[in-house]
Amino acid sequence: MPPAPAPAPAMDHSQMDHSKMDHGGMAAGTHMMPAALGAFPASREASGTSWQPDLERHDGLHSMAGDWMLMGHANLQLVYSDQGGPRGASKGFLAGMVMGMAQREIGRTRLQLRAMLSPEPLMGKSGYPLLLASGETADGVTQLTDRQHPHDLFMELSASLSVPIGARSSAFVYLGLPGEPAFGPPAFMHRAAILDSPEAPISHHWLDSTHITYGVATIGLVQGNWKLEASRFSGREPDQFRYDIEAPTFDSTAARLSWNPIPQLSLQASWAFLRSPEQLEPQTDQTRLSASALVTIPFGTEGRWSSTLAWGQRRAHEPGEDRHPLNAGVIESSLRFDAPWTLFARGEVTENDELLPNPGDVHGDPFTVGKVSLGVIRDVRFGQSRVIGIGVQAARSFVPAGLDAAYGGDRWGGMAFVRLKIG
Ligand SMILES: [Cu+2]
Repeated sequence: MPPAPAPAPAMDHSQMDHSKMDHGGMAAGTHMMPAALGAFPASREASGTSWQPDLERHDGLHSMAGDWMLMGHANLQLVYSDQGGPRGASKGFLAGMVMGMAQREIGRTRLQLRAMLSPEPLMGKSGYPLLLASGETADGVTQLTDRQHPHDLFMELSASLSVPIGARSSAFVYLGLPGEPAFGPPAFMHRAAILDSPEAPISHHWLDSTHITYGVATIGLVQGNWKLEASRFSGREPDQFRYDIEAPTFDSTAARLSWNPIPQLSLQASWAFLRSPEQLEPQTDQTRLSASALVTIPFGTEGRWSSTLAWGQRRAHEPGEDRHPLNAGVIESSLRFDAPWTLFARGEVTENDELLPNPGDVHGDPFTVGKVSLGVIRDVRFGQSRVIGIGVQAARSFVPAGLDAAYGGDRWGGMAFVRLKIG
């Protein structure tokens, strides 16, 4: 592994070199747009208001329109999933996202608007087969188990304002309908270590399922390499109607402390209390905790070795009774070479009480289950900013004896996919 390049210097807005910007045209680049929330490298910003290592790659097509800086990015995947065993199934579907950002200064205030759309409602309300995944509902009556729910058409419609309050400090406000509250690591489709995988993590509802929340208001303070933020948000997960915008309730709270001690590393710890998150169990509230470390080691010209180590815990509060806490652990890593190969891998363990529910209940006994997956993508580049990749991925699911009858023992699942990346 070659030595990492020197850390990117923290930029303040006045140092931004706009001369490289192709006015009116589109250019692929990294540091064309300043950070939305403060005086630090834009590459630090990930989904919602979350952080990743400063040395992470920041893709996108950039251009100017008057005083506005614009950025666009798309990652669309046509996937065929085949999951083995009695609870498995196979299906072809379209996943991914299209994102647009606009940013400008108004006096000393920086305004950023962000919109993110997903093609996933097209896959149908029951989502796609994915062994050991659970959460949300297809029809408002039954829980989706061993299937990943489709994401909503509107994944994010947000605005943020930040004001400098010192040389390296700022205060910010972020509003989203939908948006992502201050909880967990960046959402998996934006998490550098695994964003190339078409497979959702089975730890989604521990760590990052709040990434689409209908109503988020976050305030935060940035001081150098630290960020402290708190959100009021709507606790309820998205319902089975994936094309609408749901009414916000702002009945839940989250807080997160983030720290990028060196340019290769991003750490966070967060807490959330969710009021009635599950549609099928409206009387139940939930507390979640998470901690994560994201590591990025650059190599070559644009190559990155990116990894995630994360832990999440959720605890359900039923009227008069707290169920025991359920934990999830994740380790992810990807090697993105300059061209044309990408390798990615993930290992997960979750304690899940939704896989074998008691009659008339969403929950049953908790089981500790695991999954290990490995994938590879071969890319072909068209022009400066369009990439088509072909990939395959295989995953082994591990279940304890109590689930052997349901799953037929440990099982293989696999995916083949074609993806289009723009920007
Ligand atoms: Cu999700």
